[in-house]
Amino acid sequence: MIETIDKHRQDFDSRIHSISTPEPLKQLRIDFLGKKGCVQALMKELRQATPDEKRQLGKLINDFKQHVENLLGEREDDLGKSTNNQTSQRESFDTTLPGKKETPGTLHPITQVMEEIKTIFLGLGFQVEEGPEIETDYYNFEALNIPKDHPARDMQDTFYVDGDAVLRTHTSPVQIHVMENREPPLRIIAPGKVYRCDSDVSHTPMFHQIEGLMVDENVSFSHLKGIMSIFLQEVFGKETKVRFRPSFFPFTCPSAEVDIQCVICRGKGCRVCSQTGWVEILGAGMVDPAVFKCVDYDPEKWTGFAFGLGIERISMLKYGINDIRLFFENDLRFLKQF
Ligand code: 2U9
Repeated sequence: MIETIDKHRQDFDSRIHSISTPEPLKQLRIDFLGKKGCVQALMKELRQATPDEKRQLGKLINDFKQHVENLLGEREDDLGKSTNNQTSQRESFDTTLPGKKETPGTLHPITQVMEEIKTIFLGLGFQVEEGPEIETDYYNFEALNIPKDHPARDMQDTFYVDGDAVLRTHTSPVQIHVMENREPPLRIIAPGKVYRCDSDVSHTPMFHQIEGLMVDENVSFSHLKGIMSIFLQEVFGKETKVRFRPSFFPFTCPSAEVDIQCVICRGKGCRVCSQTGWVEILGAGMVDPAVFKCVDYDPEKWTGFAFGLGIERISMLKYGINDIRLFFENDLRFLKQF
């Protein structure tokens, strides 16, 4: 067997030195390292050898295999390089070809609308405040006048994390934290992600809110109406009509739902506004004295208004989008339009 290995080595050496193109080199690799090549044949033969012979012959076969792999590798590199050189000399550079276009990313439409709304409120003297997305039952519900048996705590609506912890269902806990740590006067907005167990064309389990809070002496419902009207006319255009309808929220009293004239049909009546000419855009109200008591603000001295809006809803109306899920599918054909 030692002689056979020697014979194969001589054969391999003489063949590899006579090769000058890639094709015969491929064949040489198959002949020596392929499944039916001579290295495999030697291995098969080795099975019949005694343990002592196996040790000695095994080493020789491995050395031979290594030798074949090294020389084949070197030769393949050499021939590859010279083939590439020949090709690149043959190819000429076509200066008339269009260049590769850079496609820089853009901000997500939700981020864009969020930034636009923040800028409007910064201009009205509000400060931006942020807080955690996992909250305790107290900050998400109790301090906002939402008692234990309130439907807003329903398992259908709230993601319960562990024991007392919930994924915040609104950004209102941020305002509670701020009030606990600061004395009035306050003018703050709280933007961020909120979570509710809900999913259809107009609801996703995570969405974005901006809530706002103004507390001072003598703050009235007129201030609320003025600030909301200015804000909505900044976002939807100076001519936008705004109306306030009585409503109920546990944390505000009196409360209102705020509508704007339908941005699609401009009040004429269409599918988006269910032929009413109006679309609901946000909720608001005067902060309930029970909330002030929780944060040790004297409700006899301080009054305030609060509001809350969903960024996705505003964006859908602003851009005429009919399915909220489009915002989260990351389809570039959709995102590139903003
Ligand atoms: C504090 C006191 C009061 C925030 C408010 C609403 C009305 C409201 C909804 C709009 C669409 C939530 O995103 S939505 O589903 N919000 O209608 N939010 S008043 O009131 C507060 C907040 C904090 C301390």
